[in-house]
Amino acid sequence: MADDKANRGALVVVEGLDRAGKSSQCELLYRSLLDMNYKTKYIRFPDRSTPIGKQIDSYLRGQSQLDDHSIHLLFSANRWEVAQSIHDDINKGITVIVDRYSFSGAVYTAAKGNPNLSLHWAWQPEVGLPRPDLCLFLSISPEEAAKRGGYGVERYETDSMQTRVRNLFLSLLDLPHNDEICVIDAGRSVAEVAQDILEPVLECMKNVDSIGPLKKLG
Ligand code: FDM
Ligand code: MG
Repeated sequence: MADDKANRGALVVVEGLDRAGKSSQCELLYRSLLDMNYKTKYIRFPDRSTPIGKQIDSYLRGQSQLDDHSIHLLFSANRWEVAQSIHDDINKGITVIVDRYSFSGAVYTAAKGNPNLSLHWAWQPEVGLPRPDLCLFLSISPEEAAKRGGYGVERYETDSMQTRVRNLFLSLLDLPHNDEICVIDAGRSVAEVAQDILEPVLECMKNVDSIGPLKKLG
């Protein structure tokens, strides 16, 4: 049950490969927390509703062309434009669930194979954004992903891109400072995965006050 003594909210990010079930799991998590009377919001990136988000949407659908650096910075700007409101919500005791965040931002750009766009370069615009208290990485094998059906029609939804994205995501998980990352085996039933997600989220929400104020990505 939710505790009325207002703890700050937790910033919970869900990342992972395409077809790992991120959006369905975010939705389930959101409903579970609401059912337990926690103040909760669910947001996703890209947020295609803002002017910047509309440019991103058009690019992803192949309706416009943009320089790789430009689109990268637009994805980041799309997070910066809500950074303050995330901060404010967390301070009001609202737990914010985020479907894709800075890891997707850095990894998809670096996966393009453009030698000027290293993972290091791609990370820099993320520095200073609200730092997730918990990052759930939904992991799925290429074989399991293939069983879940084909790709859509958007840019990046190709085998070669997805293989590079997968390898880059896995390399990020090994970094020593990423101890708030929790890897979830998403190749199981929806209910099993949901249960595995809920536990660390509740634990994180209980502990955020001892973590202190929301930190920044470094
Ligand atoms: N994507 C997503 C990026 O390239 N950079 C980002 O910062 C974010 C948040 O956009 F291919 C890519 C990942 C994916 C595409 O995402 C659209 P959704 O979750 O499929 O809408
Ligand atoms: Mg997609």
